[in-house]
Amino acid sequence: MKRSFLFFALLMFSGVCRAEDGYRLWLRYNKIENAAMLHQYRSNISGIAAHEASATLMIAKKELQSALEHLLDAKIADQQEAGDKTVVLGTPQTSPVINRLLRSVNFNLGKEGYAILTKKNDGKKITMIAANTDIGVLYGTFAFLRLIQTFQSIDELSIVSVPKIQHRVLNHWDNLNRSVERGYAGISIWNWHTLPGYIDQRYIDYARANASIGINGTVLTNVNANSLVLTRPYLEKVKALADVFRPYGIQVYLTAKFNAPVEIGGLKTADPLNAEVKNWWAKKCDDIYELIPDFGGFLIKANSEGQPGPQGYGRTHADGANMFADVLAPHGGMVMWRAFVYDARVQKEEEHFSEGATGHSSDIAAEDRFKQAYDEFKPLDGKFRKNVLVQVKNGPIDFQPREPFSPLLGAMPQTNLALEFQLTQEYLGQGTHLVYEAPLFKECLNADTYIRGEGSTVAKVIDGSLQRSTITAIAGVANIGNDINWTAHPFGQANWYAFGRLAWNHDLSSEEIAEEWLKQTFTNDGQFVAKVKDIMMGSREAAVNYMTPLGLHHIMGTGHHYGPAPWVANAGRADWNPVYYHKADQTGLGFDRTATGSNALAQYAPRVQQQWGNRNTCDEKFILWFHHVPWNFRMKSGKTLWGELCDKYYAGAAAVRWMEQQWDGLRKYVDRQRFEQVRMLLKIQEKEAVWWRNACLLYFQTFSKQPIPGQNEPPRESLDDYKRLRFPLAPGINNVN
Ligand code: BDP
Repeated sequence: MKRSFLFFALLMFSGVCRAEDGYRLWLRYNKIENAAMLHQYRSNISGIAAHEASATLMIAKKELQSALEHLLDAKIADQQEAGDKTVVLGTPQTSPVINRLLRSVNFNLGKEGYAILTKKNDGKKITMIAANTDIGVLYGTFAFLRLIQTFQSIDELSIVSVPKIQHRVLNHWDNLNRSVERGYAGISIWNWHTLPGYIDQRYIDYARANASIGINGTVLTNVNANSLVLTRPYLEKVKALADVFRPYGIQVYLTAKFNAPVEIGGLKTADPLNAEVKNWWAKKCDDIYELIPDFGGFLIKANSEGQPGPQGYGRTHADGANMFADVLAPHGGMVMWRAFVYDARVQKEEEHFSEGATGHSSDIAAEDRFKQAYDEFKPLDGKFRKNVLVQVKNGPIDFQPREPFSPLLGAMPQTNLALEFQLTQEYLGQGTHLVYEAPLFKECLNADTYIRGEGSTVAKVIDGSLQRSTITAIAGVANIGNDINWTAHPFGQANWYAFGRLAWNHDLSSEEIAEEWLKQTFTNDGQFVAKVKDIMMGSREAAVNYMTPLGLHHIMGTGHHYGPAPWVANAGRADWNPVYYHKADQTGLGFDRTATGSNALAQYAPRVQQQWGNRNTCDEKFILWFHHVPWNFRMKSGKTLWGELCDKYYAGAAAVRWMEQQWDGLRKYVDRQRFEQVRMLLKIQEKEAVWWRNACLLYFQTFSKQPIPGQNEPPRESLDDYKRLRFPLAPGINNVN
């Protein structure tokens, strides 16, 4: 009796005092335990002066005050006047002090930028968080809190920050029934059933979290769209969300189903050049803007994977996009038209999403899927309206662990291009693998397209500094669900965070972002931060190695994309099959995309072609993307392709073991709940890494006919064992919307 009571008490104690469920994300504001830092902060801050002239300024003030009270464990006074140690928040319109002092900033803060400056005001030291707009003040407030949460000095501040990209948008692939396509963190956070009457606290916390990293737009619904969301009852629900998000600077967008005029409008056609169709959409926009005056616009997936589009009516993507652009323009809205298209001839979603479909793959995809988006969009360069963005995935195929940058990113100088990343880890271990994606984002952002000579990075294409874009945007497919910690894996939060930070400033390094995130999310302890940063920084390369090293791609299980299935050859169309992508045979491995093969390489600038066109000089991390390489080809290491492939797979799985060991040594730095979560997830990741490694090597071995080098632990299961695995209920594939 006594013992069980003790045990219970112990549990309670550890639960109450040590557990953290991750809900607070990187906005924890725990009391600062470091005496020196606490002293510094307290000696710089005693009160706040802010004129709460708008909802946004009220939010900024409240956030700052309550955060500081927690962090500094002190009462932070409300001050009318800027006295000594006051933090002054505001714009030139709301604060005379700021009005006077902001003039010294020789920098255009624009609509969203902010300045955080230490100043003397009437002989008193103040910290000023200033901007031209209220939302700029809110961004500055979060930046100031980030400094404190990461133990930066605030003694002499002189910070000016302006976002490089205008629209920093999350794309939710959330269905109206709350399932989430490729979602691994529970169901959708949008509770359509209880909206608009019930405002879940989650909506507010979601907005806060996004504002804290500068995300200023959200597409609420799946790109595989449901027209219902455009009907009045749903628009009222959307309005309720938009009202919550507005003071946080977040605009709401919806996905528009191309044939909505037929589905919900009673028209016979959705032809974008038909006057009635255009009127229908114009009226729809009027209705939307009446409810939501700052509605952002539409994200549209058309003529792709079963989605209807203009080609169904003999029109082009430009015809389709421009029709929407014209009806949105009077309201100031914009269109994000997706370039994720590939041959639209066979389109049965049941086949796409069913596992291990029977029958043989048809030869439908006569042309390399790699080339199709470029082939369809490049001829349309210059034909899109000013308020259209063509939204391009980072790579030519589909969010693989590693892809070369999409050739479209260097091929449409007269079109606004938006870049789309995937935060949800569809191809990166889904909800269970620790994969920090910032290095993947950076690899793409830093890639040189050579569109205007050397240094024409993707980042510069997207931020408009290279081509005169009328609008700039970047999108991240959200990894957020209703799990208590939002992202299922505690480290999934880092990908959301990194996306926001890079969208604001793509010059930040992955390391800097990891460090910031770790300090705010866990602890400032240097030992912990250094060790976990190493884990994070190596994690993406580890995943590439145990899944798809050397440029392999799309060899995961059909439909659900969970786990390896390089043997699949019977999916509904040729380019849904792993065998289509790896092309393993007796001679070698990889997809010849040079002139002797599909010649997809020709879609890149000559300098890029040079870089990847020759298998002897091609960067080996991309080699199997572009070359069919003989099994005994000598790699730079001196090993054969087969030997190198084995090494990479083994190195990937070994890296996960190393990650586990590192994490195990960090128990004392982390609350029990999150420590255990990560520990258990790393165990799953290790098992899955070994599964990937073994299944892929055993399969490729049937072609290479060579042994796995002896120093490696041999696979315990047989290839058939792996082939027999089925996952009919794997998450993320519910496409009923
Ligand atoms: C793929 C996903 C699919 C999405 C599609 C898209 O497998 O579920 O609908 O991309 O981006 O990655 O439209």
